[in-house]
Amino acid sequence: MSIRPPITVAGSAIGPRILLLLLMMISAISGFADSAEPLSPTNIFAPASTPANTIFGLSVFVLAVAAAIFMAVFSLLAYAVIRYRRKAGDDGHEPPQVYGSNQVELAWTVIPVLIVVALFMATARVIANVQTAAAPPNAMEVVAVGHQFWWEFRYPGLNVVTANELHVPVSDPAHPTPTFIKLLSADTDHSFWVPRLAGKTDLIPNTVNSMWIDPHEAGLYLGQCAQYCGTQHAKMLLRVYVQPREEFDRWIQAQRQPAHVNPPQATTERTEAPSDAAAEGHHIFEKTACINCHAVAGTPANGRFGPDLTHLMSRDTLASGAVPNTPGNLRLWIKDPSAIKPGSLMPAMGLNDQDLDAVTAYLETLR
Ligand code: HEC
Ligand SMILES: [Cu+2]
Repeated sequence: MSIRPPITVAGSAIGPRILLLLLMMISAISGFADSAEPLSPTNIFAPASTPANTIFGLSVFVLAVAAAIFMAVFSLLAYAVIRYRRKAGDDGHEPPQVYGSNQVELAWTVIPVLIVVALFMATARVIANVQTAAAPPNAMEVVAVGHQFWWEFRYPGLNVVTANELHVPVSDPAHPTPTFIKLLSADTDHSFWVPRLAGKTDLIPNTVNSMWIDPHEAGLYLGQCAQYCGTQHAKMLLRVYVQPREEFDRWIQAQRQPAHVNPPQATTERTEAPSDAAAEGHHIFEKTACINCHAVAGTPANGRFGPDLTHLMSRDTLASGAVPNTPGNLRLWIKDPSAIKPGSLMPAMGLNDQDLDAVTAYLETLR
């Protein structure tokens, strides 16, 4: 038989193609890392905080080692396939067999062991750097509690409780002011993952996990609950606002204030309807079950099953990043949470249109 097996042709074409793919991958990764504006706000190739950076460095190292092994094995394989393919005039005998070569066996035992040891040491170093049970020096502490399907954030000592949108100060690498996050869960397993700031860490009931971040640049960093925790896991989004120190301090100051019990008797231009509606809404809010699940500091509402609403209007989004915080969305949410987040644990309270308007007006005073 002298028909050339087609595999040879394909084999010699695949080599360069894979090489090209690999080069494209590497240039894409470095491109992502370099660009100031990453292609996606959850880009794992654009670290902006020390833990994310260290993990990124490790993954590039592991990728490089794996790529080198791949290239070596693939070229040897391609070489063997081409060089020793069946030729016209082969006598059909087996080639000489080699048994018990100490050199060969040592080589293929020792080299992989060395590679694994190198990967293990590099990984162990990164884990030790990234995981600390105690807060790093100078750190601000935040407690994050995972709930189905939203996030509670507490700033112990600062007397601030908020939800879904975490604010932290920017950390200048010369004078680091990291944020140490204790991770708890109120129900089931969740996972805190903001790819540009750090790796994933799970929030597990009856367990205290922790992580830290030190974002180097101000901005909004997006993330997501990365552990399936129920129907609305996909809409359990994370928003981390990294602010310059003064701006962060101002935010803390504002969050420490209790809610205005009644919108101040329309001191400026408005004296009519809106504040009446808000007062009526406040009344409805307090006589319906809303206050069993929601807290508004400075009022009788002190429920903890749902997000703290004291400064609801200071948030850009509703229901853990599900929709922008607009009056329309707010009204729709109160009317029927499942229209926005099917499976959400807030029930539709069956308010009529007028009450809905009033409650919306009240919530809009919670700045
Ligand atoms: C059984 C408990 C419960 C009751 C009663 C309840 N809520 Fe909720 N509420 C929740 C939960 C849980 C969430 C979070 C849902 C999510 O994001 O998955 C929520 C979310 C919200 C949000 C969005 C908060 C944010 O930070 O995005 C608003 C606003 C809200 N509720 C208002 C109300 C109003 C007004 C009432 C009364 C008419 C009410 N809730 C009654 C449990 C409740
Ligand atoms: Cu979750």
